[in-house]
Amino acid sequence: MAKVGVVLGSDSDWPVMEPGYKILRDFGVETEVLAASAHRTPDAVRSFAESAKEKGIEVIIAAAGAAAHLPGVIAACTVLPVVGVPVSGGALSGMDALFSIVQMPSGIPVGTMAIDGGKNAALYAVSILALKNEQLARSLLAFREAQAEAVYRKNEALRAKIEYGEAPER
Ligand code: RP5
Repeated sequence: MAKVGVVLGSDSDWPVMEPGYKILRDFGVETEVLAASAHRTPDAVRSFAESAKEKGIEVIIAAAGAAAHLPGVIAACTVLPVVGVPVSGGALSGMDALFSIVQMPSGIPVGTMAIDGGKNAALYAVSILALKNEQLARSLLAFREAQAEAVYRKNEALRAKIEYGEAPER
């Protein structure tokens, strides 16, 4: 089974990645989670990145805040696709992490998600895996259909409320 590595710069980043972890679990994707810092425990980060492929990991999601070098350092140590998630919090509300992750030097790419985009990182990882996994591709389509259905239902509920003169709830 396809496997995704989820690396957090700190255990404090877990609330951002937990929704993504749940997505991966719901899709039946095996996930290995590691909290390791590019600055505080660089040896653990390098060792994870260098051994990921032989452990069967096909995509790595790396979430970090502040001076977020984690995704870039991992990308430097492996040719697996790396998806970076800038984490908010701290004085600069995630802008620091976003710029740190997105502005990689040419030659070492990191696919950068939105600030706190843990859920989309998981969906992006699933779509990479789905390129050669038909079951995941079908599950992804089903997910999209269910999501669209939910929007249609909310639209109906909103229009009904407006029609009956009630302000829509936010
Ligand atoms: C970053 O610093 C981590 O990714 C985290 O977002 C932030 C704060 O880390 P802690 O001080 O909570 O461990 O490296």
